Amino acid sequence: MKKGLTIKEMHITPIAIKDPPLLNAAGLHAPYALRTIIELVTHDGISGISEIPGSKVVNDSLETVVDTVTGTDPFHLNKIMELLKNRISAESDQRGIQPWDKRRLVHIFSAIEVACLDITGKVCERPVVDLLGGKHRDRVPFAAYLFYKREGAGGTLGFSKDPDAEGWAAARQEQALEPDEIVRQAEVMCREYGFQSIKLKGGVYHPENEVEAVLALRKAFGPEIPLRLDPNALWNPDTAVGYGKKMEGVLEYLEDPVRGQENMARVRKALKTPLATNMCTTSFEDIPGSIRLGSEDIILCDHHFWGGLRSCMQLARLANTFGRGLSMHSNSHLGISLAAMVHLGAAIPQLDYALDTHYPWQSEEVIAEGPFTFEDGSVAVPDGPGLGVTLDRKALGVLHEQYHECCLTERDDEIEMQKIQPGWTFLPVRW
Ligand code: GKR
Ligand code: MG
Repeated sequence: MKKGLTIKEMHITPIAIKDPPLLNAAGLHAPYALRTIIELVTHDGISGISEIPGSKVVNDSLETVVDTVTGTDPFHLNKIMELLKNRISAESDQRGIQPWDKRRLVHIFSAIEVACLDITGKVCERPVVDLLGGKHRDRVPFAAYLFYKREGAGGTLGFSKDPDAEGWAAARQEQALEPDEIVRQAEVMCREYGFQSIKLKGGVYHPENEVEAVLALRKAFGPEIPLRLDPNALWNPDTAVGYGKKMEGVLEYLEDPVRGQENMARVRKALKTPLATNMCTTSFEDIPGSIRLGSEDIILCDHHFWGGLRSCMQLARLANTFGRGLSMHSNSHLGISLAAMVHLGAAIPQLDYALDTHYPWQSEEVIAEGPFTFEDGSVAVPDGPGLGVTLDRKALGVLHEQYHECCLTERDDEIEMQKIQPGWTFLPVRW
C-alpha cells in the first residue's frame, strides 16, 4: 500500500453553536448545542471531515483512538471499525433514557466512517452517494420540525432579538406555546423552506394541548400536508391509545408515543395510525425484538447513532425485508452533518417519508459553501467529490472559542429547564 493514502493526522475540534430555547420532553435546549468536528488528513494531504453530537465523554474517547486511526487506509473501513470496536469497550455504553442517544461507539464509528468516505470520495473523484451505491434521487425531502419555545433561559443567552428580523428569522426569535403560535411557526417555516410535511415536537405539555395543536395544524394546512407528533415516549399506553384515537386519520405517523418495544407494540395494535421510532428500535440488537413484538411501522435512522452511513444502508435493507418504513431522525446540527444526511437520503432505495432536520433552527455554519438552501422542502445532493462541503476554518475557530466560553460539557436540557421552572425534573413517563 502506498503510504500517501494512509491517515497521518486526526483532529478533533469541539464546537458550540447557538441554539434557540426549544422545549422537549427532557427540558429545554441550552443556549448552545455541542457538536464535534473531526478531520482526518492522509500523508498526501487529502482531508476528510465529519460532524457528530458533542460531549466531553465522546470527545475523550475520540482522543483515545487517534493512535488506532492514524496509519490506517481510509478504504479499509471494515478493518478500521474492527479496530475501533476492540478499543472502545461496549460495556456500560448505554443509549440512556433521553430522547437522544449517548452511546460512544456509534458516535465514534460515525465520525471516522464519514470522514474516511469524504477522503475516499475525493480520491475517486466521486460524491459519497456514489460510494453508497449511487443516487435514487437528486433531491432529498425534509419535513418542517416545529417546537414549543419559551424565553427565560436556554437559548435566550446569546440571542438578542433583532427588531429588523423578518420571516423565519423573526419567528425563530419568538416564543411559541399556544396552538395558534405553533400554526404561525409552521406557516413561516413552510413558506421560507417549502416543506411539505410537518412534525411537532411534543412531550412538553399535557397531551390534550398537543393534540389541540395537531388539530389546529390540520385545520390550517389541510390533509395534503402530512403531520407527525413526537412525545418522546412520555405517554403511558392508555394515554397514547386515548389521544392517538383523537388523531386517527390526521397523523401520517405518531412517533414514540410510549417507552419500550412492548408498550409500542401494545399501542400499535390499538391504533390505525402508523408508529415511528428513534427511541425503542435504535440498534441492530433491537431488530429481533422489533420483529417479534411488532413495535413500530417506521424506523428513523440516524447515521450518528447507527454507526455511520453504511450501517444505515444495511438498516434500510433490513427495514425493507421486514416491512418497516424508513425515515431519518435529527438533533441540532450544521452543514457537515446535513451533507452526510443528504448523501444517505439520496442512496436509500425506499425513502418513505420526508426526513427530520433541525437545520432551520441553527444560525451559524462551519462549511465554507455557506448554509444549504432548501427548495420545496428538499436539498440537492452535493455533486463535488466526497461530502461536497469544505471546512470554513475561520468559522471553526470562532465556534471552538465559543465552546470554551460556554463551559458546557454535555447536553443537559433538565438543568436549563430548572432555570425557568425550579424543581422541574425529567420524568421518563409523565402522562
Ligand atoms: O432536539 O429537542 C430535541 C429533540 O427532542 C431531539 O433531542 C430528539 O432526539 O429530535 C429528536 C427526536 O426525534 O426524538
Ligand atoms: Mg423522535
